[in-house]
Amino acid sequence: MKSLNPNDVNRLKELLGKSQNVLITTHHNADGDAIGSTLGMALVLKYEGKKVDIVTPNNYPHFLKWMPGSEMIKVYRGNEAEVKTLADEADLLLCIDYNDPARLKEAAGTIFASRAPVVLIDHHPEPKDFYSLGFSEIDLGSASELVYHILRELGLENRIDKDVATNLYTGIMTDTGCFSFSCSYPGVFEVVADLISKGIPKDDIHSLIYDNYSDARMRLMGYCLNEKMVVIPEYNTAYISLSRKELEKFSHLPGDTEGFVNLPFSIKGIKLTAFFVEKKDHVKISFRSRGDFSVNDLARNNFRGGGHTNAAGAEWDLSLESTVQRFVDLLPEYAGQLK
Ligand SMILES: [Mn+2]
Repeated sequence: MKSLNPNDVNRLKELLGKSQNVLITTHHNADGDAIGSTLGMALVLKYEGKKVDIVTPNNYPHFLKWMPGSEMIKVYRGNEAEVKTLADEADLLLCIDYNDPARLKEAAGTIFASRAPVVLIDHHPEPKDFYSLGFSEIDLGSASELVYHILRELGLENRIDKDVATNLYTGIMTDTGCFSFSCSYPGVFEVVADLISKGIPKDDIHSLIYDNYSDARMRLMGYCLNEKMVVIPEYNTAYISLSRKELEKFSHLPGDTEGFVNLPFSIKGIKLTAFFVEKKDHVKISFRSRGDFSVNDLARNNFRGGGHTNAAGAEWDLSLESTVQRFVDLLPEYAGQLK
């Protein structure tokens, strides 16, 4: 099992002991790990008698709304005044599953105006300097797994009940692509074994996440694969791009394109994938890789983005066409690594 710095654990214990109003925040476009890790932590703190609120910058996907405790989540967009009050009243601010205040988008100003001490709980490399106490564990596949270790080291393992375990399991499952990447170490399976021992509905969780899509999403996926996927065999690379017009045509809802970036990995030999989505004033890019090829470096060095070795993202201000072209033009530079 992972061991954390005991001084940090003690400092967190002290901070929690002194706090009554805990505000938990996670990143824009929250995913299964963002929601799972924050809900897992929030439920335990609630069991400990604290008032706990969770804020996401924008709405989160409908296929995560069944998760136990999700009624604690407030979406900043549309509830700005209420979130401002929560930030003002908070006496502890937990930042889970992100490493940069900018990941809160327009909620950042309101949240970080809070005078509460800031605790980072995250697994993304190179966190920005914005917290007074940090648990940054970049070798873990998910923030949910980190929350599990923190709860245990705080002596709160008895609070990890079926609901908490369901949230943490969901986060680990989604951030490792159903245990297909970022989990090649035994510890994660010890955690999963313990979570399953709490009686979580493991098979139902899988179904609730992955068999919970609209027919529009399936048709959009079919369109992406049939019409939009570009495979470049000499660089073992494939990418998909979608314009706003195309998204509208398929009555796109937030979260509908979740996971599309991984689709080309089903093709033999693919090592690098990219997924480009046109937004109102920028292009949102997701990069994924298999093996040693670092999409974190690719995103950082060329698109002012970042993430992990095998999963990274960026936003780019040029048109969809020129953003895609920039990516394609970069490939020869990486030819050696993509062999
Ligand atoms: Mn994560």
